[in-house]
Amino acid sequence: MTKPIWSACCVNCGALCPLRLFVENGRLLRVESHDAPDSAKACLRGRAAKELIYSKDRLTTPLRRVGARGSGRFESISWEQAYDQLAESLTEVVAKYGSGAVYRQYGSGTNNCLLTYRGCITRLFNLTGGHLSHYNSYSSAQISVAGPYLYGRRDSNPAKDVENAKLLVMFGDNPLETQASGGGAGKDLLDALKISKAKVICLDPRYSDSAAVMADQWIPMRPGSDAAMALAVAYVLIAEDLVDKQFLNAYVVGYEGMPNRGSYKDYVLGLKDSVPKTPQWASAITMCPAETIEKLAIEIGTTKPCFITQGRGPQRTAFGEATALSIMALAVITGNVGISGGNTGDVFGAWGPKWPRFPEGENPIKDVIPSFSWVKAIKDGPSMTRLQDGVRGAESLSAPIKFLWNCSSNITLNQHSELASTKRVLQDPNLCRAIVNVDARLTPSAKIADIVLPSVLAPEQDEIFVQGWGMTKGLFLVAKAALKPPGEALSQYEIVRGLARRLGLEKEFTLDRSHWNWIEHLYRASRMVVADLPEDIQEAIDHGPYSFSPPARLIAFEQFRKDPVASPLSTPTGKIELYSERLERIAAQWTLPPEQVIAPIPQYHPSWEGPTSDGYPLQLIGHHYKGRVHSSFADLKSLATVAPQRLWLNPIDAEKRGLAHGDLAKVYNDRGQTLAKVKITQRIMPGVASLPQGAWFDPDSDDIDQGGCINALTRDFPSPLAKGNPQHTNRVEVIKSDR
Ligand SMILES: Nc1nc2c(c(=O)[nH]1)N[C@H]1C(S)=C(S)[C@@H](COP(=O)(O)OP(=O)(O)OC[C@H]3O[C@@H](n4cnc5c(=O)[nH]c(N)nc54)[C@H](O)[C@@H]3O)O[C@H]1N2
Ligand SMILES: Nc1nc2c(c(=O)[nH]1)N[C@H]1C(S)=C(S)[C@@H](COP(=O)(O)OP(=O)(O)OC[C@H]3O[C@@H](n4cnc5c(=O)[nH]c(N)nc54)[C@H](O)[C@@H]3O)O[C@H]1N2
Ligand code: SF4
Ligand SMILES: [Mo]
Repeated sequence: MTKPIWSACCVNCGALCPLRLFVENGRLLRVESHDAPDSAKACLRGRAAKELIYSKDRLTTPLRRVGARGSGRFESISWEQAYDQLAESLTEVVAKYGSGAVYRQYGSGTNNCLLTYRGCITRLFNLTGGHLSHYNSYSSAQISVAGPYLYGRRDSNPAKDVENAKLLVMFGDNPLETQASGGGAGKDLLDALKISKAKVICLDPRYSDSAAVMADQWIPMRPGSDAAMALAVAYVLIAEDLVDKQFLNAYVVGYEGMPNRGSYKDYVLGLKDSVPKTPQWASAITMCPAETIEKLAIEIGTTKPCFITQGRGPQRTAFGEATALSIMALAVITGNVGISGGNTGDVFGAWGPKWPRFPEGENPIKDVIPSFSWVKAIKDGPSMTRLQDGVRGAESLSAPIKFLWNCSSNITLNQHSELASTKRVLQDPNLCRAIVNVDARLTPSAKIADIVLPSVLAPEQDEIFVQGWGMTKGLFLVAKAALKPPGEALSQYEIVRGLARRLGLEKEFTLDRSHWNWIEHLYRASRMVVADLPEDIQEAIDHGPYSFSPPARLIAFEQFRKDPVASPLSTPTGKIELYSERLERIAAQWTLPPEQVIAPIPQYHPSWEGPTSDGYPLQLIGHHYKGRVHSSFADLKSLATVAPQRLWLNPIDAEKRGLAHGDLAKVYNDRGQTLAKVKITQRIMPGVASLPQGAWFDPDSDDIDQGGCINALTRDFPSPLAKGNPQHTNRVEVIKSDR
């Protein structure tokens, strides 16, 4: 029998699953998962590696656009021709607009690789004078920026700690679908629940796979209404005297006693705005009965420890920052922070060491934009400022984006928002002068590019793979290429090295190391992180995956809880700040559009396309789906068969529209139109539809997307504080399609 070769599935689902490839005569025969009992296990996506690798749609040569941008017409060219054109346009852009006009798109397809990583092109850009960089992710911008105003930094207990909880309350979290590997929250949670038998309550507009498997109670609630729900829970806790006063006195500022400004408690009771945040008040926003909210509050207030957590869904909304903070505030007022079995209200904690990466070098350009704001930076970069657009490192941008490089990314014309208008911006050659795409297939973002460069996939390269961000145990795997790449496809390192050579910067880029020498170098550096890696890299390759555990028990803010004076938080007061003076200052200084608010305490703000706003009748979200990781795997038939793209719609909404299960429907709003078959199900509440995010955008000549891509409908309008993507905030109408 052939001996399997180790490789990995490296896409960005939060995990990294080792794969065992059975290869004979250079051909992949089959793919198996790791078989050790406690290791990450590949899901159906990782196991589809064979279909992915041998897809007839693999890119095999560099392509040059011959039609208009987005026409999809390309010709094959040689690598040398590609480098000529790239070197020429990069040099031209830098000469004319400066290095601040050069941008590498956000992209997550190879995040778990130490070498094949965005660092390659970033290093070259830095050698040519620098580039405009970005902060934030599309994953968790709102919660990541907001959380530290409350706690100084983000931290949370791991799912494993649910072992010690009596009650688990999950706002918009679906780990059995989004953390599916067996190496993160999904599996840990199932194991922990077997031990603690904690009651599980899921608050989600959908009866998600996680709710279906583990919830004792599903509380359906409208998207964008979590802050109202949390505040009403707080109202009941205050009214019933169920808040933890001792905890509030010792560890928290801003809960009460701020006569001039108004505390959290004042706001909840409506002392300043005359709107008590009662369950009746919240019921009209969440569409959840007041009695259910009351019962939930009593249950939270009388069960200790209570583990309150949220997914990233609730925060990927118009007021995601306030949403995230409002949920966290419940953990604070009930005194569940800093103890085992409790939590901070943040996403389940993960753990991992800091890995060495291919060195990016120093970026001489200090301008930084939020990762969601690149379209505006193309349209009108120099108008973007610190106080209005969240520019960092400068008061305003020095240049518009003129050179756009995409690698392992399908953000540009799939995962970003408002794609019809985004496409129009990209189609204008006077705005962005050059668009480059590096990928293994002709994705929608590749189709709008001027030059497309064929990349190898993970099993075709020598690589060091490390655990994903959602994993709770360390994982390390060094692997040799198991397969020959198709055609002329190259690794990202080789692609960038070629361009560096053309620019006369090869030596500076490579530091005289080959691809393999860099793997050896990164391996040596990794030995500083993982103690038991052997000196001989070949031994590590033969060994396969290394797995290791966190050094200590991980309870968020445990030291602070034990001694808040000796171990203060890194907030200005050293305490948990339910009232943030920093946010108060930002609210006074920043320029916000009329639809937006920043408040110093966790509040509910009605959002522009929220539960109670006018306009199109249905709220639309796009859950992360088991058939894909974002847009990766979207074009594989086997996965589309078991997990087809469907618009979730409640029978009440379907009946009103004369839609039957399986009908083709048009989903539309003022920003766009898309077609999808409907799944009629009581697993989604009335008034809400969900179109799983990540399907490939495929607009026809009338800009009607044939692909069922939710980003045809989402709005390109950043959230107030983080300037993050509000992609679960949408209103739409759905009708039967006549096609
Ligand atoms: N409406 C809506 N939009 C969203 C979201 C949402 O919830 N709703 N979620 C957002 C989130 S959280 C994120 S993180 C982003 C993700 O957006 P992206 O980071 O763009 O992620 P993917 O769509 O998976 O695209 C990754 C690309 O990497 C390529 N790739 C995969 N494996 C390899 C490899 O081995 N080598 C190379 N060279 N390429 C490879 C794939 O072909 C794919 O084109 O999307 C965001 N967009
Ligand atoms: N299979 C699969 N797994 C993935 C990914 C993938 O694309 N596919 N992507 C990975 C990445 S990069 C990320 S960032 C994570 C994303 O993980 P999340 O952001 O947590 O995933 P979502 O599906 O957007 O949202 C989680 C749940 O929140 C619900 N929800 C949406 N809006 C709201 C709301 O306003 N309030 C409440 N209470 N619930 C709401 C959704 O119905 C869903 O069940 O997943 C990772 N894992
Ligand atoms: S998609 Fe995620 S869970 Fe599935 S095999 Fe790949 S890394 Fe593992
Ligand atoms: Mo993400």
